[in-house]
Formats: sequence, structure tokens, C-alpha cells
Amino acid sequence: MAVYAISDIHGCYSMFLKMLKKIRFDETKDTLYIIGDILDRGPEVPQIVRWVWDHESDHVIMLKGNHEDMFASYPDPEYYEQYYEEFSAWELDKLLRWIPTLPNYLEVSVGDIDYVLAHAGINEGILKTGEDPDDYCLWARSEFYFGKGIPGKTIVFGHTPMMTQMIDEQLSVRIWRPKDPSVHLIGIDTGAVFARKFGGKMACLRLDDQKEFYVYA
Ligand SMILES: [Mn+2]
Repeated sequence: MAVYAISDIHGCYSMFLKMLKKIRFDETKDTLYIIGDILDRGPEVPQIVRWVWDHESDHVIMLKGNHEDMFASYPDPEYYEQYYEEFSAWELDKLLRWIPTLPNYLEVSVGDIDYVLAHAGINEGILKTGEDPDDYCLWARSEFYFGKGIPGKTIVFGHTPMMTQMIDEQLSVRIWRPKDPSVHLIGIDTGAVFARKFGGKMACLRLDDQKEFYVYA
């Protein structure tokens, strides 16, 4: 009955399967939120997309990342030449129809913690109105994670690999939290796709008790 969050898989399908094993994910009981960016950069993009399609349910829930949005909004045959080879025509069509249906953020209460999940971040205005006209949830950077968050909410986000960012003067390859304990932000992108280059790894957070899980390439 555990609830997990993972993000920025970026085609690292083999690492993702390792992670499912590590957390002993049971899709009949547990829930997994994938907080965007399964596309681009990594070696096994079609494999992870097909896995998500095969498992999407009340127990496997995908949110939109900027890389999904870019693919759907500005499909560039040259840039995505690889995908046009790797995916079938009907899969590409499905991808383009699927991406706009993915949410920019989700509110999830686990135990007594009210989480908000968003790929890059979220602010109070978006949460109040439900509108994200500037795609803040997909693209926010330091203006979000150097901010104060939203009172009463714990925000789990990805998008910025924590190993490449000097945050609070701390170079981290672990799940990140701000030093100020009153700011409830949790950054879970630990750079899985950059694992070989920079020593990143794939992180997964159990929302029930905030236990951290890591797998290596
Ligand atoms: Mn991203």
C-alpha cells in the first residue's frame, strides 16, 4: 500500500526496472507517480513509454514534463528523427494525443502530509486557480526551489538534476531538501541519465515515510 514518486527517467528503462525491483513495487497494491520527463536523452525511450502505457492505472500515474510537452508542442522531425525510426507511426500518433492529457501537477495526501507533485515546481497561484498558462510546472528552476514553497504543502519535484546544481552551497547527488526546515520542497531528480558521466543515480521517494531509494546504472 506504499506510494512512490520518481521523475526524469529520460529513457533509462533498465535502471527503472531495477528500481521497481528494489522497492518491490506491486502494482495491485502500491502506487507510483512518475513526475515527468520519460522522453529524450537516454537509451531506451520507446521501452519506458510502452511500459507506462501498459501499466497506466490508478496505481501508475504519469505527469507531464517539459520534454513531453516539447515533443507534443513543437514536433521537429529532424530533432526527433530517432523516434520516427524507433516508434511505429501509430505509437507516435498515440504519443502526440496522450501527452496533452497528462496533468501538470497533482495533489496527493499520504498519511497526514499534503503533497503536491509537479515536474519542475508549482506556486500558490497555480494551485488556487488550477491554471498554469506559462507552464511554470514544467519549466521552473531556481525561482521555485530557492523560494518558500506553499504553506501546508510538501512539494515533490524533479527537472533539475541536483548533482549539477550548487544548492545551499551543497553539491548533492541525493534527494534534495532546503536547509530551512520550514520550507517543504523535495527535489528527486538525481540525474539518472547522467549516471555514467557525472555519477548520477536514479532516485525514488516513498511518500509514506520519505524513505529514499537509489539505483545505479
Ligand atoms: Mn525536465
